[in-house]
Amino acid sequence: MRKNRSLNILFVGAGQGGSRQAAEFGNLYDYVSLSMNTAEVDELHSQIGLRRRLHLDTGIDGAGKNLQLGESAVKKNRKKIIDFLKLYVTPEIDYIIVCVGGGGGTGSGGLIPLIEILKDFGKPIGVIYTLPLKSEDTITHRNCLFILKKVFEDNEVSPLVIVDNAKIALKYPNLSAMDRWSHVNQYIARGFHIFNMLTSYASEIHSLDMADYEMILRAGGCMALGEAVVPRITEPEILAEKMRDSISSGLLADGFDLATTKRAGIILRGSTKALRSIKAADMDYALDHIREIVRGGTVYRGIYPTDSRDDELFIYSMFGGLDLPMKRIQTMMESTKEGLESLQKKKSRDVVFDLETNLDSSIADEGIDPLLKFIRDKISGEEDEF
Ligand SMILES: Nc1nc2c(ncn2[C@@H]2O[C@H](COP(=O)(O)OP(=O)(O)OP(=O)(O)O)[C@@H](O)[C@H]2O)c(=O)[nH]1
Ligand SMILES: [Mg+2]
Repeated sequence: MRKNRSLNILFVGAGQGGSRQAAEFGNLYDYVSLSMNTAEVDELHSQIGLRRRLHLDTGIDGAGKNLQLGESAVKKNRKKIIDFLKLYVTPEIDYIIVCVGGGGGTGSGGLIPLIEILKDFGKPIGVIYTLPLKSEDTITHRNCLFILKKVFEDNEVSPLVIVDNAKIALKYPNLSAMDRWSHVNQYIARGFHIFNMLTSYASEIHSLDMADYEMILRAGGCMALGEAVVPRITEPEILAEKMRDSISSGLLADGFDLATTKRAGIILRGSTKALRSIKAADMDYALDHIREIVRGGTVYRGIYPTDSRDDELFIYSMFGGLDLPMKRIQTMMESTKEGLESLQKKKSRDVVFDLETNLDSSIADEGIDPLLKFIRDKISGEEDEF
């Protein structure tokens, strides 16, 4: 018997950030979460129990933002990883979601070979991948972009949920350094879990059911997730506009063209009182507006009343089958290119060594310019943005 959820999801964290994200799904919502890391030092603070953690030996403690080290850590430990996963990828598991902090050596470098290993277990695979803070260094940004493109190109990965740490940091500027990651990780876990939970309930108004939910997860491409409070407004145009604004500001990443959405889920949740205050026709008008935004994409909707006494109305959204968030990626590319040029100008032996060894062979073949071209081509073919 499932407990308040549509799908039994196994969360696999790779690297430190990825493991912390996976841990939060276990802490808050009792999912089974696993951790794989190259750094024993990170494990001292792990919130995942010893039996659910796997140490990947690199010969040094960690992968030092080196993609190659992360990649070889997974490849060298392949058998150990398979034996470990066999303990948890049981027949009851419906879905596997890999969590990774984009830009590090272990999580990002190990992600592609880890996905290959997971494919043999025959379960659908999704990824939650974060984009770095603006303040983070060039190598982190560069690593993040290279691996993002590779995961996006793997058609068997769905959804590829993109979470922008930079956007969340801007939204909560007063968080202490101590609390930031746990706050961000809780935000991600909540945004993702709420759909899995609500779709297991029947709503007396309108249910977004388990089959709808799975269709959204399996839409391919990227996924944007969001949650927001909708201000209480009674005029239909303003309600529609506010709902649209809330969705946009509540997304965990920006820069998507929502017109590329293949399947979206929109859930409204609020007290009976709050829901009663909105006329059905106004709600239809607002939801119709969302249908226009996704330009022909399917919109699954759910309306769930709660017993709460307050007046707040929450809107949760999931846009699946999206193209990469090109506007955001372009900004990242430009600053990364600038940073790499400065690094190269320094011509210090250390830096040259770092740049060379930090690229895996296929990445080195591609170089930075083809990636820029890929992004430009994508952007030039883009339509209006949401
Ligand atoms: N959302 C979120 N992002 C994180 C967290 N920790 C780190 N990050 C992001 O993830 C990126 C990669 O960092 P890590 O996860 O520490 O890297 P790693 O995979 O362990 O790789 P190495 O340390 O290089 O071996 C960072 O640059 C941050 O942007 C976290 O707890 N939550
Ligand atoms: Mg690390």
